[in-house]
Amino acid sequence: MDRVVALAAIGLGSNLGDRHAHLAYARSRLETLLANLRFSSVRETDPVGVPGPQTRYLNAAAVGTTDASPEELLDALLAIEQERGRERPYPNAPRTLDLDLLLVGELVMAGERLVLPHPRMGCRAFVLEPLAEIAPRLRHPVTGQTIGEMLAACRRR
Ligand code: PH2
Ligand code: MG
Ligand code: MG
Repeated sequence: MDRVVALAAIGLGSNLGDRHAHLAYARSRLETLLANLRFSSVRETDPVGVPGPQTRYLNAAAVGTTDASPEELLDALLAIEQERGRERPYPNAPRTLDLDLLLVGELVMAGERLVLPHPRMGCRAFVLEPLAEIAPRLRHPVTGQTIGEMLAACRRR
């Protein structure tokens, strides 16, 4: 199949161990995975929807272009998480590094391993704020809203 180049958006999070080092490592790995990488500032955020008290998160976002398939991208992101010793003892457990594939171009899909756009990016400030910093005009392919519009709507709620 022909390969098409698409803009991929990734949400990054860490709240276990050396959080800054985990994000810096992810940034350097994403530089080799994606072309034209843009990386947001890193912000500290309160945990959202986690079971019980947890350390605050560091969150960031990245966008870059690639001709890799979404499945290849997912595998690459999971491999980078593994390189930082990511464990999954229970849902939303503290993590060294979480790399969520948010958008791959205009692609809309619901597979067993991967759903695009990411189903929980709609009104999560820790995702939308860093993403709006680097790609405010990027559009959600289902709603047609830009990331900037999504963030503004999320703030009004
Ligand atoms: N990730 C979650 C659940 N809750 N809260 C913040 N602040 N940042 C996250 O990255 C985060 C979260 C599930 O992946
Ligand atoms: Mg996540
Ligand atoms: Mg994840």
